[in-house]
Amino acid sequence: MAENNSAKALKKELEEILPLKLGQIFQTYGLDLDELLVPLKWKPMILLIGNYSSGKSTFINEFLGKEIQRTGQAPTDDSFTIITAPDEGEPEGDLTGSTVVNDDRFPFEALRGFGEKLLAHLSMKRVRSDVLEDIALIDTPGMLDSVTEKDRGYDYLGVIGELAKLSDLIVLMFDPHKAGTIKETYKVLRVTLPGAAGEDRVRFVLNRIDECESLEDLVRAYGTLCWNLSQMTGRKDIPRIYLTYAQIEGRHVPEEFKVWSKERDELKKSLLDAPRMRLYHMLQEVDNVVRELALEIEALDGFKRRFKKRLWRFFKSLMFTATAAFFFGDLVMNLLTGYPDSPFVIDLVTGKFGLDSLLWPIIWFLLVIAGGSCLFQKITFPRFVRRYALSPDALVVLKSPYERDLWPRIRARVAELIERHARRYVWLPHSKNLEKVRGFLKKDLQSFYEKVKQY
Ligand SMILES: Nc1nc2c(ncn2[C@@H]2O[C@H](COP(=O)(O)OP(=O)(O)OP(=O)(O)O)[C@@H](O)[C@H]2O)c(=O)[nH]1
Ligand SMILES: [Mg+2]
Repeated sequence: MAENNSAKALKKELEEILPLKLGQIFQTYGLDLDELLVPLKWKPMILLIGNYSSGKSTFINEFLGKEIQRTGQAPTDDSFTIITAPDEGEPEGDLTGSTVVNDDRFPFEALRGFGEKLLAHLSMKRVRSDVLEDIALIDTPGMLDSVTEKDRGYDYLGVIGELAKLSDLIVLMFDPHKAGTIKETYKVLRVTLPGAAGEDRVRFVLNRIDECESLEDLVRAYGTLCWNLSQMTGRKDIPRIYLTYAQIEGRHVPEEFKVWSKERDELKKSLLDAPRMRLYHMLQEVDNVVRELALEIEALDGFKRRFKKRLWRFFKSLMFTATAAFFFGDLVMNLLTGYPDSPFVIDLVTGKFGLDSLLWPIIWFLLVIAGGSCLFQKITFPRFVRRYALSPDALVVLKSPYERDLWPRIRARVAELIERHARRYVWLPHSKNLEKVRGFLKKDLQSFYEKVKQY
């Protein structure tokens, strides 16, 4: 597939350019570049969610042209099934939930935390199919109502959220009878997916429209759905809703509904776009992390600037004190102890000034410098560090709502870096690094976005 090849080439290019342009900087600021791309290293994924019996499994079977998933009226699936082709040289067949979450070829490690009960309801079906070479589909247990959700024995919505984070496309399937159950699912998606961009990943589908009694019935169902959606998304525009139905043997579809038969094909076609969506997904992920990095550098730069100011203030008073000690140190000593016989200023005034008059002033000067440095190292600097480690908010000016969203996520990391490595971070060339990072966002990343848009 030429299209997928160029998706792969672009992905490779991104994987090459990141370490080249930002590898060093990531390392400097304690971030792991590899970690950033790990969840995206596997195949593009399509997640299907929706209420029970909305036709998810039927749609998957139809999309793949094979009877892979069990279908039926009333809740049929109570498991999460990842469907994909086996790797080269591997046989078809099923993998259990615990194998799936423990195999580091797959990005499902985060599901381990949901407990044994989930693992018993998770599996991977490996089926040979051209389509599945490049993508994986995830069939999910249908949403029941929110009360029954709690009886599953694991955090169903939490799992959906985790899978949504990994997925490049999400099919949200309703049917005309039970559109209400979708509300909670959608809430999970909103918090999981990054900003408005995340919504591009969702395909809204009203399925089983052939079961509407009449066109009026359908219009009513569609209207209700639009209303519900606008309530949920908080957007003024209505996202595209695919109106679809499955061709079920022996079931008569009224003539007036047949105009919608092409919508099902369009939906299937849009799923083949998953590899390209994967690239968007990658870019968004990179975009987010690099912007976080930029804000982190900005905060550390703020720390450095404040440190320089503090140091300069300390230096000025130290110099003042050392100079005073130079001129008057031995005079005070003389007044207190009678020694040395002839203090430096007296020598100056009386004209008895000789090289040996400089001995005590120099000693005093150096003593104050040494004492001052000690004071700075042991008290002033640790106090300064503690202050900003406790309240790093003072270090950044959050210019946009986006930055205000980002900051709470990195605040703790900035505090930790300051607390643990302050001595290092006060000397690093942050503004130069920041310039590089911003240049990457503006030039390199933008050109990637353009390329993905074009192909
Ligand atoms: N009339 C009609 N029936 C459909 C359509 N799609 C699926 N069905 C039927 O609806 C029933 C449920 O379909 P499934 O594909 O099992 O639904 P599901 O969403 O996977 O359900 P769960 O796995 O229980 O969540 C099956 O009997 C299908 O034959 C459709 O578009 N029109
Ligand atoms: Mg099913």
